[in-house]
Amino acid sequence: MKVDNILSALEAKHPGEHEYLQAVREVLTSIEDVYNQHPEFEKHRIIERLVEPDRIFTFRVTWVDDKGNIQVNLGYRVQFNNAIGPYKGGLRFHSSVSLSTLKFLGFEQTFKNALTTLPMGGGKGGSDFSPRGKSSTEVMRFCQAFMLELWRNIGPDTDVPAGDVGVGAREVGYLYGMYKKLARENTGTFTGKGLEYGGSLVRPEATGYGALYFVEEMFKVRGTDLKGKTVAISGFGNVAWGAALKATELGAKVVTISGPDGYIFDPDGISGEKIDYMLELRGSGEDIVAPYAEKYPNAIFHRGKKPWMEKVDIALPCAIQNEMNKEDADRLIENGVICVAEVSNMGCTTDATDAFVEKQILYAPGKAVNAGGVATSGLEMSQNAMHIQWSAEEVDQRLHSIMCSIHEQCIRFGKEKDGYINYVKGANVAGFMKVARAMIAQGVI
Ligand code: 2IT
Repeated sequence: MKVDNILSALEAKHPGEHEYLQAVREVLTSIEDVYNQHPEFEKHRIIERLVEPDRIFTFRVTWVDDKGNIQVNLGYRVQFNNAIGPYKGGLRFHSSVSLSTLKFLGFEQTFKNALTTLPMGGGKGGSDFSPRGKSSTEVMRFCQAFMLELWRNIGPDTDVPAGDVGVGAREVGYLYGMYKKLARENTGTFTGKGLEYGGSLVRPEATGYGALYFVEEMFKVRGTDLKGKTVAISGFGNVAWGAALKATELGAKVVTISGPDGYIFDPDGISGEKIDYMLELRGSGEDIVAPYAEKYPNAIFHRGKKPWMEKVDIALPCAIQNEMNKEDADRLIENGVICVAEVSNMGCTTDATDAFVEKQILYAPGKAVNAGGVATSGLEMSQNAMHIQWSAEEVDQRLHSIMCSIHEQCIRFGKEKDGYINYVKGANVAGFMKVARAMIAQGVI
């Protein structure tokens, strides 16, 4: 395989899909050596098959806003790869969503889900609809209109959506409610559901908890732990919240969160009731995190800035793709950062990632670090299939052991001769090997 040849063919076929091409380039670059050691992969044209989604649904979503005006949005579901299980992955509702965004997310999801040890394939979907600033009835009408199109293409053993950016408990409720009405079955073709109707305990916390379990393992390799370490977190949503909870529990001090308006630096640490307060920031209009500094006067709000300016031991991007660039990476490194773990999907630009790896920082990519979210979705599917509900302890313990197993896979495939663990390579190769072998075993389909 020549990565450049495959990529230029892909660029010609999909011009302008920058995020998708970025995600593919990152994976292909790190699996190239292993790929070339296995002639059967080339013979079965695994790469050529793996980089294109199995299929994509795109549809128009028409709904009526509170003023009686008709609104038109775009809806998508990318069923990327089902070699190891039903398509599984979230829906993103955000004004920036394009097909390129969802193809990159679906591609990443395929490898991430392979790492979880559970039988799930990769998928992703969403819309350019943004719930921010909309009333709950508008969100409900949009979700219902979206599901009117999507429902025929999903099911408990074919494709199981969940939340992502802009799709939380409220949206999942409306989406799943409409799905059930149309499909006339109650098999849990959605994860992240409310606890009253088939959801799993610990799913809301799972992405953040899992990320911190993974970071704990990374520190163990260097013979240390999180106690007393300072942490910069970006974002303010569900993922940032879960990460702040667990980081604090493990003895670290979280000093930042951020929103589209800027970031908060709280020298006293964001802990206790301040973490609960994060949940209130979501509905608070244009300025998302700014009100934090009014409520807690020791905190400083930096408008329009990113938290990567701060000197911290650990940086956890928890917001959106490419939120950390080379300049941010260089500053963090200069300031002595020990560990950077991507919690958002592709949170770092390629040159930022390269900078961390080159400097041998403890650095791990989103598909390993944030896999606890979808892993716990997998546990929700198991509970639904068995018609039971596990205790929080049971789910948390399974989540913890899955994160340890992902970390082991990264070591197995990513340990370099000098002992440095290249988690990017480890995660990509481990995920790829599993999917590739499953594809070969199942023939040309
Ligand atoms: O990026 C992700 O892994 C998610 N948004 C969660 C997907 C899921 O199916 O729980």
